[in-house]
Amino acid sequence: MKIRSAKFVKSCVDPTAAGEYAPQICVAGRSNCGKSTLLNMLMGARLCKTSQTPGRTRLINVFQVTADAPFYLVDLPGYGYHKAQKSQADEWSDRTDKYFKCGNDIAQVLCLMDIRRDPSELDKVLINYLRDLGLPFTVVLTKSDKLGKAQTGNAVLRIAAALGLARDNLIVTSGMNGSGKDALLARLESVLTVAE
Ligand SMILES: Nc1nc2c(ncn2[C@@H]2O[C@H](COP(=O)(O)OP(=O)(O)OP(=O)(O)O)[C@@H](O)[C@H]2O)c(=O)[nH]1
Ligand SMILES: [Mg+2]
Repeated sequence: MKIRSAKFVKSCVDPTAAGEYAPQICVAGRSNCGKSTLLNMLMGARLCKTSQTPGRTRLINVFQVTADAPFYLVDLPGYGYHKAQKSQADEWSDRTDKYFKCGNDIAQVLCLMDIRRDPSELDKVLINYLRDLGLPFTVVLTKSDKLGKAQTGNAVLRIAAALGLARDNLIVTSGMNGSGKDALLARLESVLTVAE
């Protein structure tokens, strides 16, 4: 599948405000793991703001994608950064939990994780949460340009084992050099076609 064009639609504070857009492919992951960068790589345009400061994306940002199978990409706020009085998991769930439960037509959740790090407790919370809700997901490992080939292979196996997932549930990508883009688009095409 090729993405022909993409454009920003809107930023939502209220997760229920995204309901009219269908189907949606959303990206979730801890702050700074590369969500916005990956979306820009997929869309072939710098539509998402990226930043070295974690917690940059605070709203739910919706992008309309024109492709053989048209869909919407949704950039969710990152978790694991805001540490007020509440627990981190509670902080994340405030907006995102509502997003997942309010009836949005979600064809796939892309769970992004930095390939250099072991999955955090919150990464595991997310995976179990999606399993419980029965939402389809794929783990997308980011920043693979930071590792060599052998290190990449080891990291994929380690992360898959830590999450209790089969190797083919993980896709290795880099928003910097574009690797993994074709594999990810092929995955999206298959889930969008099944969803029709
Ligand atoms: N080397 C490398 N750096 C990356 C890659 N993806 C993201 N980064 C860097 O990681 C930092 C965070 O990237 P973002 O895309 O803003 O991360 P995010 O997950 O959207 O962060 P929040 O919106 O804060 O949750 C930036 O400095 C990016 O340049 C990648 O594939 N390779
Ligand atoms: Mg972001």
